Amino acid sequence: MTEGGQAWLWGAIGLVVLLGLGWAITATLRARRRDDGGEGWGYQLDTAYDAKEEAKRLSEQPDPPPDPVVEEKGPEPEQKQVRAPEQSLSESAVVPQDTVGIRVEDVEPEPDPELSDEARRQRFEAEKIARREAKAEKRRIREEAAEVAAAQRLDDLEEDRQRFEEERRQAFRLGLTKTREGLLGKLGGVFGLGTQVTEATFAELEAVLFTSDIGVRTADRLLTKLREDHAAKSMKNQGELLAGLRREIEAILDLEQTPLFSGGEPGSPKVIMVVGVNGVGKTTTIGKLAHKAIAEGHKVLVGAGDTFRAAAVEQLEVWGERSGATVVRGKAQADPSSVLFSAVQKGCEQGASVIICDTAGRLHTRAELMEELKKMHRVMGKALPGAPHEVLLVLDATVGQNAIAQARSFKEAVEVTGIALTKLDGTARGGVIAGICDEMGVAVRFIGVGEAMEDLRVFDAGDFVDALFADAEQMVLGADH
Ligand SMILES: Nc1nc2c(ncn2[C@@H]2O[C@H](COP(=O)(O)OP(=O)(O)OP(=O)(O)O)[C@@H](O)[C@H]2O)c(=O)[nH]1
Ligand SMILES: [Mg+2]
Repeated sequence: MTEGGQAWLWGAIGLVVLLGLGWAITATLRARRRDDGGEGWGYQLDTAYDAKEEAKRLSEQPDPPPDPVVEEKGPEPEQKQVRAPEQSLSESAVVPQDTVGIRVEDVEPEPDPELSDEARRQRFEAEKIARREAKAEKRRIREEAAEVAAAQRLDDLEEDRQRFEEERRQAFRLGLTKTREGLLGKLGGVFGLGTQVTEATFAELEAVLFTSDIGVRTADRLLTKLREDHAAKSMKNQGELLAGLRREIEAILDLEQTPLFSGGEPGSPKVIMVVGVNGVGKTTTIGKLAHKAIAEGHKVLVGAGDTFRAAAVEQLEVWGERSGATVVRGKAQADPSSVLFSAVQKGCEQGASVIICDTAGRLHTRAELMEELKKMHRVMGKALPGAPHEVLLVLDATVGQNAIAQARSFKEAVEVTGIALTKLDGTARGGVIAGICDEMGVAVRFIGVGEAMEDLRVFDAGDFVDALFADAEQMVLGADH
């Protein structure tokens, strides 16, 4: 063989070896890719991706965990309802596309498009109804809760009212302790005699009423009425007689009255003149009234019409400071009429809604002093036509029967429109109140049961007789059983 022939032979052999090596490497790579499931570096390099083989491989893998959206939203009805049907459908439509060949068994068979619309509409309607029902249920629960809360509030208010009423009654009883023990303590003795109403019962009752502070005339009227009732209906027992007495006294006390400050407003204030004999409690009552009026939202001005007694104006100023009322004063020994004239004028200018005018104490038997009172009354009317709108006579309950005489004189001088009966806390003579109302026909508007600012109570006939008769009724009940 020539040298050229040998070279060709070796070249051919080398080519064959190289081809063989190349085939062997390719076969090894393929085998390796199959072995590691296509995850290895060989998979990446393999450009000849066989789709059929891949699908087969994937179908052999276990199912992936269920779709979290579909599976986890199931138990929550609210969320299920708010999801639009389109969204649900698109979700189920997406799953098989993304997982071709993986979750074939999960995929619903492709529905008939017409049926699908109907199903979608029905589902939508069902969800709408469910949503509406859920809303209605929520509203019902809310309304029920509101009803329960309102009922509870009413109960609380009723409890507060009852507590307030009880405190008021207690305060009345406390203020009237002495009167109750006096007049009705004696009545308790009468009604303790036995249960039958006899002539002896009336004789006892007569003795008690005539010696009480009710006054002879009123006592006589009460007895006559009770005897008539007894004759007509023949009261069966002393309990009925006591109830009759209570009813008659309440009727005497229950005179018509309007709230003292009503109608008073800035520009058109309510002007109240306060009169009475010396030391009955006029200035103290004015301080308490100012406090009450301010608590009710009024702007209060007080006229210091007592220019006679030394320190009277200072006393009023102390009450003005305590209550928050403005005090208008004049010079010492000034004409009280001119002081009250300018007080009413100033009150109007300053927008007060209540003006209360103090006056010096005077004996009802002193004619010139009663004339001075009339002048003050007239002059106030010049400052504001119609003023004073109320004249409040202050009477001291401790003087008993004398209070009736005072009331008569003051009523003759000026038109008394109401009475404040003070110092009931310190006396057993509160029965006088019935005599005053009966003889004067003037309503008791307030009762004073102490020296403090709060110790002035609006008079209520029902409360008064309740407080007065509480013990006597207990005694009769005890005697009847
Ligand atoms: N216990 C008790 N004391 C009262 C009551 N009202 C007034 N007082 C007292 O009675 C005394 C006289 O009260 P004043 O308000 O000064 O009487 P007044 O009528 O203005 O007296 P003069 O201006 O001098 O006529 C004072 O010590 C008051 O504290 C009351 O309801 N109960
Ligand atoms: Mg005074």
